[in-house]
Amino acid sequence: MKHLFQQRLHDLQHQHAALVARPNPAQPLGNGIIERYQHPVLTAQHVPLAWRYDLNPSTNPYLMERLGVNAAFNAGAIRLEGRYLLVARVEGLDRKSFFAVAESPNGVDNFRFWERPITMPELGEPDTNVYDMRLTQHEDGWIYGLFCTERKDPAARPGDESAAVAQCGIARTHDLITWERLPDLQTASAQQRNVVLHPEFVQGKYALYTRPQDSFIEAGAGGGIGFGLADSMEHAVVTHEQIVDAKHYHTVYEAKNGQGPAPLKTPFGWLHLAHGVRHTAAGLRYVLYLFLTDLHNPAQVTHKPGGYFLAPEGPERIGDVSNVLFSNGWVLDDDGRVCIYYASSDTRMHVATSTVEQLLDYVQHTPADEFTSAASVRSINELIDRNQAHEAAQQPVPKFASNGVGV
Ligand code: M1P
Repeated sequence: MKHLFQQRLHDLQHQHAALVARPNPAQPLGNGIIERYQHPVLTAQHVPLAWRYDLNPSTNPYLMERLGVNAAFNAGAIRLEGRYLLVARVEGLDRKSFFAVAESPNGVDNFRFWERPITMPELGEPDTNVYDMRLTQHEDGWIYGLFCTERKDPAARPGDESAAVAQCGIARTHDLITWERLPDLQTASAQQRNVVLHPEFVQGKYALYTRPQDSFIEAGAGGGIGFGLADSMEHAVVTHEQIVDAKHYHTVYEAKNGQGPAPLKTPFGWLHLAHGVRHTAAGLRYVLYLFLTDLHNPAQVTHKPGGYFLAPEGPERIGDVSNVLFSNGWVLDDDGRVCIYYASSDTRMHVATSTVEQLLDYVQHTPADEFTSAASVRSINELIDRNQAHEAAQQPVPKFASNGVGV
């Protein structure tokens, strides 16, 4: 028995070490906007064995998994002292999510979880579930983590064990190890999810992207990516939410949308990554899109390409909640590389890379959605016209002799 335990432990350790150290090559010939990679960067199997198994043969002779992990997804991201850090949503078999940091030296592979998950302080009214942290390195000197805190709806009908209330939890840190929990965000909306802190003060105040919603799942009459100002993060109150990017009929964000990570500052404006949700016969479909807002007024959209720039492909389409891409983390390197961390189907994390230059080119030069089929065909015809004119301009000009005969 002891021999079997040791053999099994050896095999598990070997398998885990190989997974974590696996190189992650870029896939050939992307779309010119981003590069995808061969493997997910973080999965439930990346979670350390010591979090899941009792490694003592006398208390766990079969070397059973005692506290299994269901998924590792929807990670916030930050680069600190040259290290790429993901704050992942790790979900146990018991459906409770918690936060845990995984670190990579290069941003695309070798992500290893730190020794322990994050111990997030609780407030008076404990969270039932916490998830989807957005990290913002604010100019006030703190790193803020804004996340969804979910509790049972006190107004739920007797017998309804699903009705929940989502609000924005707030915590801050300098090292991602020790966190100071601050009171939840207060807004006039019934519920909030996908709330993100802007990295700079706006009009001398903290600026927040919100997602007002009427109920737990449906954005309802609320919805859209909102924007509001708060005097303080220690008691954050947004009294007025202005909609920056609304839901729109027959688009990839017709049902709801939400700000992804904090926007990136570029010379041409703030670059935003968001998710859009549409209805299909097979359920909701989540895709990712980009837009740009004014450098001096981040609530003013200046450019927004039509449609999505990243949607579930191949195995990404399948998981606990299929047909979902969701992103709440990206990292901008000093040389302009952007690592976009996205989760597929509420199950695992991936990376796509690009550059600020490419993303700006995409956002500034891709036609906007004009909301009808006829307008889409017009855009395609305009592109074909330009391509034909370009091709004609490339043809060698025929030379003629003085008698007018081609030579
Ligand atoms: O299941 C897909 C996503 O659903 C929610 O996002 P939203 O509020 O925009 O619908 C979140 O629960 C998110 O975690 C999840 O990935």
